[in-house]
Amino acid sequence: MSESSHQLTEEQKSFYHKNGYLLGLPAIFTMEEMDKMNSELPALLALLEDGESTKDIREWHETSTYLNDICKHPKILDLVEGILGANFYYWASNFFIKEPNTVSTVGWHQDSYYWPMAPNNSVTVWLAFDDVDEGNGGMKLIPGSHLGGVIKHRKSEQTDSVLTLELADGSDFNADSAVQFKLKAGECSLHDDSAIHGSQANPSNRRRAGLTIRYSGTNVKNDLSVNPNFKAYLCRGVDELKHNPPGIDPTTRYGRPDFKPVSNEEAGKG
Ligand SMILES: O=C(O)CCC(=O)C(=O)O
Repeated sequence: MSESSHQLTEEQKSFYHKNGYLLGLPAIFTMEEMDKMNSELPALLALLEDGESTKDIREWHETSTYLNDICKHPKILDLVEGILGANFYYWASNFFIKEPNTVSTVGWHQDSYYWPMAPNNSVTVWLAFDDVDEGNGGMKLIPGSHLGGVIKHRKSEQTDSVLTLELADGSDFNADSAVQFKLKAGECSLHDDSAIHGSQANPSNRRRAGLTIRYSGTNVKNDLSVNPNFKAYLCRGVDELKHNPPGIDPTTRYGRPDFKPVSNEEAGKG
């Protein structure tokens, strides 16, 4: 059997487990494929309603083959399998889009604080729709911070933050040690659900768009009393544990679900 170019090496796996992230991965999509995906994005954005923004695009993969096809792309799944092993599903997709010359930031946080899921065994794929670097507000992450457990968060004082929670005062981490993520359009990074990360504003004249996709081992169970519409889309292997309701693949190219997902914070548990 020939090895896929997207299967992780043992060195990459141990780097991820030690540092909580992975960069320098082979591209998922060519420039031509990214151009096509970017040309389709307006059709999805057109479904946003008055008063909504791109951050309201949450779990639209359930009704959009445009997104479901990306989330189940075999090259992405090969990368994720290297971290989560043979049996895993995906359950979330969100855009983080910073238009040129905009002030919105993402405060330092750990994803697992937001999610009513246990145990912590989830990986985020951040797929770049644009070239992303420090100049346009690319993500930063504190290496090794996923090993220190989940830290208390508080309401964010940064009114420009896309997320409303951030790490509480006195949290023991050193922002100076953060690694700057740099990606070309069509490339992706991986990060652990407990790694501390965030991003600055985009003062440049370039857009900074990324799609985050969340993958979890089949041992991870969502608490339906917090997030009742949760659906697990099996990506690889078998789901013998059946902890979560299975998702049904969409049939329309672009659509929005008729529910909103609920995080711990939105349920008043943050
Ligand atoms: O795109 C960003 O700047 C932050 C993304 C993020 O917080 C995440 O992927 O969990």
